[in-house]
Amino acid sequence: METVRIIGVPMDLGADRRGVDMGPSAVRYGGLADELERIGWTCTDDGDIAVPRAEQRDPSDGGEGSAKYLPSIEATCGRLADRVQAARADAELPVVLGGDHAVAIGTVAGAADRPTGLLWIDAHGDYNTPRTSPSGNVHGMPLAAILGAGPFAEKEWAHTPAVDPANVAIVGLRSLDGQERRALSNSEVSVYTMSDIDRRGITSVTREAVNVATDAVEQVHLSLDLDAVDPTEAPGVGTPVRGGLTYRESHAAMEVIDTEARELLSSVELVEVNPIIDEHNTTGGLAVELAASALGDTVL
Ligand SMILES: [Mn+2]
Repeated sequence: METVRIIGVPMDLGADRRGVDMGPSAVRYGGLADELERIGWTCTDDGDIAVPRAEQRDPSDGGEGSAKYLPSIEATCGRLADRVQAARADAELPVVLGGDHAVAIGTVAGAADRPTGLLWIDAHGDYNTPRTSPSGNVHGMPLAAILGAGPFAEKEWAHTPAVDPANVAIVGLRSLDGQERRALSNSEVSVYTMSDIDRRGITSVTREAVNVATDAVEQVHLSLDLDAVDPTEAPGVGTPVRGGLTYRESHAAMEVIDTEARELLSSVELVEVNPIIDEHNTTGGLAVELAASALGDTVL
């Protein structure tokens, strides 16, 4: 693929804090299209997907008890899946701009039309279900939803059987909820925590994650939650957690993905950028840099 298709999803229904709905603007303003064109891609921009405004919705409209705004999120993810599918049908690489991480359910539904691995770069496990989530925020659930964990097994719009949990790797993890920890430990998902990165180094860890995600699949999806990066470098994110990837580690991880998995990339997403609490669009700019690193740029 030589052409990237940017798709914005200004959705914050899955998050507690307002602001990530402005993520697509921040990343565009950070120069995503120019940067990708500079390194040789042609860029098209598909604009933003219509998202119901949170003010107009009752958070309990999910009827699921503890999955807020679930029907609105489902509708948004359905529209996103169609756009992702259309980009791929035109042989363009979809680059989805969140929005909160719940958009991943739509991206993966649209991209995973054949066996697909997931590289999930994140401070969190995103492996809660409506039964285990302490907050009911769906941005803490997308990985469980995609893999059909718990009540998500019944939800065809979310559960994507083309993704085998054995081909899912989380990198950068440092924050889990109690029941989520148990569920993730009992799953086949491979988890690489910040301690693993401290001990083994980001290059070795990312290589192993890429091996997991690409083993016997036809393609791989890169889901980059900017909260994986330490808040000193990425202050404008939905849910900041101290002790994250340094600036260089985050680039190094993307460079490994570029070298060892780019040919297999089906789709990329950049999520959880929150310009409201950012400092002069530092995080929006970093999202652009990291996307470029994963798609062929080199820092040095
Ligand atoms: Mn996440």
